[in-house]
Amino acid sequence: MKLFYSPTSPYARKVRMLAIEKGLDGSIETVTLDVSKPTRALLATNPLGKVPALLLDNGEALFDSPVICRYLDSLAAPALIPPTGWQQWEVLRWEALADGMTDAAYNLVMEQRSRPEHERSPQTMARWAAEITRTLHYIETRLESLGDKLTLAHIALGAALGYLDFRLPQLLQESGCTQVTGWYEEFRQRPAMQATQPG
Ligand SMILES: N[C@@H](CCC(=O)N[C@@H](CS)C(=O)NCC(=O)O)C(=O)O
Repeated sequence: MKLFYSPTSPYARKVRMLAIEKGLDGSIETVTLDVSKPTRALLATNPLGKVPALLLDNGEALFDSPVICRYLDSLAAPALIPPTGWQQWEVLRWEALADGMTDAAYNLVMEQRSRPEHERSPQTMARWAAEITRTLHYIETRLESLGDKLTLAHIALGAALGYLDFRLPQLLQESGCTQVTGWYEEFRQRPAMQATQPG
């Protein structure tokens, strides 16, 4: 299997962490790229030109990160997505929440980095920032439902908070969500978080 990724992509980080936690990283060849200059090989794998994208040994390709995570989780134990029941929906909801927060953060960062100031929309940027802060507060009161046993929910949240810490640290700090930042400080010590630090 070949994983196309960018070292700063939070979506790819989620996939890479899941692969490490499942002991699958040794069977995945990685191809690092700059998404602002998508290569032919990436576009042949994912016409959207986004990472992560996974090229399987049979020539089939998988994207985006939720799909790749489900595929990798099906390959080996331990299951990081509960196979059935309400627990499964809870984990998938956490992933959707974490990815949604990352979408807002990624859009905000792209607006700041790729547009000159006079072309930016302060209203839209404020809406994305508010979305992130509101979601952090939502998480603040629900962290206990994550539980201690590692699942995709923990990995998705770790990748999302890692991206905020990397690109928008003031939003994370100024949210005042001390349960969330405390959880992140502990979770970031995990070898899979350490091995996938952006930069
Ligand atoms: N929903 C997708 C989002 C992937 C995504 O937006 N990746 C960014 C990098 S963080 C990308 O490839 N951007 C390049 C582009 O949009 O052209 C996923 O979960 O994989």
